[in-house]
Amino acid sequence: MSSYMIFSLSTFSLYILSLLCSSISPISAVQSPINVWPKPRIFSWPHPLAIPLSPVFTITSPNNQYLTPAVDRYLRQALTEHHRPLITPAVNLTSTSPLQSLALTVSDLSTPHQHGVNESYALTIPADGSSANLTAETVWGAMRGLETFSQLVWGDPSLVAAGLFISDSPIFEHRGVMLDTSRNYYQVDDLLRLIGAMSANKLNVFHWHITDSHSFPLVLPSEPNLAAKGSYGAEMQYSPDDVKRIVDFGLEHGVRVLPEIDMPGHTGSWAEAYPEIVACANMFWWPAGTQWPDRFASEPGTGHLNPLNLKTYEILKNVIHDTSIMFPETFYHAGADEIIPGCWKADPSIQTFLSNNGTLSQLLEMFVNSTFPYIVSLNRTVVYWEDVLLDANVKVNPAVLPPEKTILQTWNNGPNNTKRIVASGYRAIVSSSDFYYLDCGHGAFIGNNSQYAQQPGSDQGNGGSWCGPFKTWQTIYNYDITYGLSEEEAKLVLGGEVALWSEQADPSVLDPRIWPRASAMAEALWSGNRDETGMLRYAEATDRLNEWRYRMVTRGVGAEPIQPLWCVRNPG
Ligand code: CP6
Repeated sequence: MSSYMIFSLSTFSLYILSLLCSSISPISAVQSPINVWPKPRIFSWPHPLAIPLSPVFTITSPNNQYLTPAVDRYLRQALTEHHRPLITPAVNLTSTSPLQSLALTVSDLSTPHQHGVNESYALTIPADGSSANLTAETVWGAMRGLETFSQLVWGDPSLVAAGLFISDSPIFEHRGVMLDTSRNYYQVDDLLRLIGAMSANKLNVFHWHITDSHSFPLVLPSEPNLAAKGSYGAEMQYSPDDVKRIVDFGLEHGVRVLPEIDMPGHTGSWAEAYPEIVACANMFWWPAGTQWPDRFASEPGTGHLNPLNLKTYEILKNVIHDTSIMFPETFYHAGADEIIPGCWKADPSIQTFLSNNGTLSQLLEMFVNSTFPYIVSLNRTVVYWEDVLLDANVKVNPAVLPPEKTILQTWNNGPNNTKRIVASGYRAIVSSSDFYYLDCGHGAFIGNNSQYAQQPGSDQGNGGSWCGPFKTWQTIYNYDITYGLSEEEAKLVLGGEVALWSEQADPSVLDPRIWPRASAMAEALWSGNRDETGMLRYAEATDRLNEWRYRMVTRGVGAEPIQPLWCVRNPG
């Protein structure tokens, strides 16, 4: 207890964890923890030694379209960053012979960045000033190792940790951040800053929820009117050149860019160009008198593409085709979340279909059957939100979604939903909103709160983001995404994504909403959240995360603080 700050605000007990200073200072003084985030899987630094980094330090490496810019970047960073640690590492300066070089070798330079690619690396930094060695199977593993190296350099003049060996690889292959750029617009530079920070955290997938009911910012060459009419304005669009910049920047940082064009729900913005293919686009999202679940998403007119209109598929073919050209990523996210019965039911042609004994689930199945095979024909694996299989009201027969071509992303109900997905043989990406939703929360779906939400001044007016409990970094860190699964089932969990929906976020809050909480997931998915004895290690992680947060800030990422500076000044 002596190392804790004690608060007596029992009514705020939920918040106390996040206000505590680190609880491990006495140990850290002895063990000299390695200040790398996420923590490497295997490392040996028996004596905490450091040597100077030569001012003419160089990195030798093979040439590669994506690796070479990364090497140049990391070299510049090592020479110029001069990060000043909050807690000066308790190291001995062993040698005056500085580190002159890092030799990088990569066995396979041609493997593209794709799901499951080998990201392992091994790093040795001798204590005598002889060359450091970084070896990796792939370009993508090399980038992970370069990032680790960069975090082992600090001070002015720079020192580098020495007498050290690291062997590292991720536990989970899919480690992502989802950002919604439809509810509010983000400039290309904001997205690049996000991708850069993801790379520093060894996150490897930027899931870009590009379009939704509020705006359609993506300029598609075959369907230019979707953005021309459906975006917030000419200056709030992403051109094919913008996309290329983002995709290339991603690859130079080891981050795949996974596009999502949400459909058939969440398509109100498409009606600006094509009103005839969108059901209920002009209907207020939650018509008076309707009951939950007809109010599911909260939007200006949520809009659902009409599966009965053949024109829908003419346009979709162009949309999907153009998107697949712009995004080389082999995963394609096709949305399919939150079908609102009341939206489809508002359309006259759908009313006729339903009165002839058709069902809404058949409608969704018709939609999937008319789009899924085309996406697959473009050599894509299709990602859908879990609703397509698990929604209580509108879902498809699993037979139309072959598990080898389909991945389902959870969001709604936590671990039980993951179990239902993997028990049906599907691979899962976990984004449970109770843990991984950074925008705020969940409260929207707790029971039928329709009466409440229609009150003037209620959360209804905020455009759909009901702020549930804030997810602290500890909540995110401690979450076990394979909780309750058998070993076989757990193998189908590819990884996780934190998500930032943007009803109440835009560039002004992007960095602090995401960082350092996404860092918490990044470590849990890279090297786990438990120590050798199986204990949750968030207490040990606190000092490292605090340090890492300061380093992110000096690198230009506005990560929010997790502690008062007082804690560092008063350790123990
Ligand atoms: N938009 C879309 C959203 C949400 C989803 N899809 C959402 C639902 C509940 C919460 C937050 C966001 N705003 N297209 C769900 C996948 Cl709490």
